[in-house]
Amino acid sequence: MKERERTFLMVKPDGVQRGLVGNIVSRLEIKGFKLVAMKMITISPELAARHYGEHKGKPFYDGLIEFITSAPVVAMIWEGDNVVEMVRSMMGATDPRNSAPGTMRGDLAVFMGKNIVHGSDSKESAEREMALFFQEDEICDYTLPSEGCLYD
Ligand code: IDP
Ligand code: MG
Repeated sequence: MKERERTFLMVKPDGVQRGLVGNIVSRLEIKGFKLVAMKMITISPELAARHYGEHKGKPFYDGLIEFITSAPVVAMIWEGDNVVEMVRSMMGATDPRNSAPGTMRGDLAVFMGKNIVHGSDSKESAEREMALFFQEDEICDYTLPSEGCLYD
């Protein structure tokens, strides 16, 4: 089976509480990406600090950590060619005021601090974030029957 790229995607507490998990999963499924890992967890302050380490010291950092640890999230790994870049484009800009209609944030969010999803911003971030949230044996290996219709 061909090795395809993987990315980490998380529905944040606001997305879970608003009942948007299914909508977000559905967008990625119908696009043609393959879901290979998924779990609901409440993020610990330690994990939050590691996940958002790049933002430490910024004015919004403390609020971000408080928010992301406040209630369960749904963490996922998605697979497909160019999935990192394409999921970022499907998420839309960080600030929903600038997220294009048709994107997750453009369609479903109105405020930067409650922008419903996190997605890895590079292949390096994807590797780091997948390892933070998942053990290797939690990532499933299976064939998507539609793959022949999706790729050459
Ligand atoms: P991203 O989620 O689009 O990758 P980042 O710049 O990595 O955006 O910021 C992480 C998260 O921190 C954002 O999704 C958003 O929820 C929050 N955030 C970023 N910048 C601000 C800000 O200026 N004010 C409040 N929250 C912010
Ligand atoms: Mg980011």
